[in-house]
Amino acid sequence: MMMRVFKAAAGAVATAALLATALSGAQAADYKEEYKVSTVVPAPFPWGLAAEKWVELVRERSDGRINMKVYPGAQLVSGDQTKEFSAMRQGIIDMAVGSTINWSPQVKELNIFSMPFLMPDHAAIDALTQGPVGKELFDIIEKRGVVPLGWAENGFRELTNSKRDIKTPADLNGLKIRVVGSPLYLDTFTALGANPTQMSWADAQPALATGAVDGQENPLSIFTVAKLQNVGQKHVTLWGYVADPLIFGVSKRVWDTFTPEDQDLLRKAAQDAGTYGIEVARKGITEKDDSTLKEIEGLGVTITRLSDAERQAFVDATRGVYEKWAKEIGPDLVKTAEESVANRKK
Ligand code: X2X
Repeated sequence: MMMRVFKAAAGAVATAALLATALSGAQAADYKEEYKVSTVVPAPFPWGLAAEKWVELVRERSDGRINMKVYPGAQLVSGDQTKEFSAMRQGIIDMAVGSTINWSPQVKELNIFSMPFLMPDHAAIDALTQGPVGKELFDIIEKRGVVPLGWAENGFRELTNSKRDIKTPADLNGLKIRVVGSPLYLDTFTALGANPTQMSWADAQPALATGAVDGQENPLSIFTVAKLQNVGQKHVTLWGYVADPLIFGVSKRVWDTFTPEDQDLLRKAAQDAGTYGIEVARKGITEKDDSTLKEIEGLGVTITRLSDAERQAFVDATRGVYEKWAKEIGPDLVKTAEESVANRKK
């Protein structure tokens, strides 16, 4: 009698196990052989490193079941980085580690990070991404068809050019400056008296090399890895006027095909990769560790550091742009951002 019960139970367990195998087999069959992850720049830029770390952690933690691959250069959208978000929501791109600037044409609230002189330091970036602003932005992004999982960082965007040291807005007068794909940048550089022109990162490098444009703005990690000193960029001004966080995102259509366990796995891996990416992005450009600045100066590049009063002149010159865009972005969100920055942990 006992034996029969045991056998029946064992049979049931075996059937359940078979069923589970069949089910996970079915799930695995639903999974793609490869998930394409879009970025603008590859490793060893901190951005590419963050994306590669995500891929690696997901591969390890899923025992190879989930296979992702980074496609840099915005190649999945033929280099047009401002189309990345649309392509993801349509499911043409599965995943991305994307810049808030490049997604801002579709998600106007993401322009908050491009508001001139809103964020004075790294703690201010964290106060936005880790506070109520970050939460609201993630809700908005999710409603638009992309599931955001975590933050990484491109970084504070510093000004570089081939002509002269820039210390005052007047020094920018008439300089042709390549800017990224949000109209807010056109407004900012126009207000400063420069002559801004919008183009993709792929087009920016030849434009700098030929002298079609005089300058550009990007984090110093982009400067060093892309060797911008070799395309005439001999003058750097540290003004930290905007900072560019990155977001790990998955197309909602693709997200819904993952089991809840794998969704957790993807999210946790993105957050861990983001922590790593932010650490790399901030390396060498802080008061404690300014090794990247030294490295750049060693290349024969002048680094101009602004005094508070000098910086204030740029703040004043762009104040009208700030006020105009506060209305576009949403005055409530901007107010929350200002409060988060004012109350940040330093
Ligand atoms: O195009 C740029 O300047 C870059 C690489 O920083 C971004 O994609 C926002």
